[in-house]
Amino acid sequence: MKIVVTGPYESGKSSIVHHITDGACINVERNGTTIAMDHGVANVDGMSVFLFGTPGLLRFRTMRKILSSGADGIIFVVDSVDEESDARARLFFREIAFFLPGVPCVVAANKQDLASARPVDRLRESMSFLVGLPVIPCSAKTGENIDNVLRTLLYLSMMQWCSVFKKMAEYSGSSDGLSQLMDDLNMDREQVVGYLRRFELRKLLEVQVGDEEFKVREEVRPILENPMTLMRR
Ligand SMILES: Nc1nc2c(ncn2[C@@H]2O[C@H](COP(=O)(O)OP(=O)(O)OP(=O)(O)O)[C@@H](O)[C@H]2O)c(=O)[nH]1
Ligand SMILES: [Mg+2]
Repeated sequence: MKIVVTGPYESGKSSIVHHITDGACINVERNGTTIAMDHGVANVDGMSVFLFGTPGLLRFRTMRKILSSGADGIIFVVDSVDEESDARARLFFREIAFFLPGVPCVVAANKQDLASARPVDRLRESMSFLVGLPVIPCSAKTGENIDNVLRTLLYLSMMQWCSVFKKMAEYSGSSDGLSQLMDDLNMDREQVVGYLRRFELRKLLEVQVGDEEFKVREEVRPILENPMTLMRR
């Protein structure tokens, strides 16, 4: 799955990508400020998760647009300490809602290790635009709850696709898998091939070029069949 990590300047986006990927990530930065992106891949229960952290300076909007393209989920990072960051968070939130309408989003209320961190209800009061979204208190510094943020988001993202995933798991390895998907999902060939390519890119399955067959990766089969397994830990 492709996850974009966005939010205002200095809220901790790069630190979160760094923590999730165990440091195996790149950060294109200058003097500690991301100027292009963070990128890394994490493995969650055998599933590859491609993370893209965005720059937090307003002027890098084009970069955020490029990085957001095709994302399956959003980690929206806010600074639990700095009240002045809230107004910037509002601008970013409008931007991401424009780039990725309807895409699942979980809010990471970061820097909770600091004594001056505001609790979630105070953050909700100050940032009313967060209404209806899960807000999870966490710390990229200590790692507290970061796994929870990621798993909650993956669960929400995968639930959006669950009827498609169930069918993919069912017809995996079948010699006419593609036609069976077309029938069951009531879609034309182009649409189904589009889905297969999308999830092949995300390393959930493999498709043979020009073939009627696809295979889901065995290690991700339990998640495709039941995304709830992501939350049982
Ligand atoms: N105490 C504490 N500090 C944090 C935490 N997360 C990030 N920081 C600090 O906050 C500052 C900004 O962190 P970054 O991860 O670079 O934030 P960013 O959102 O990527 O910043 P930009 O890319 O410049 O927008 C750094 O000094 C981090 O060490 C946290 O959970 N707790
Ligand atoms: Mg950064």
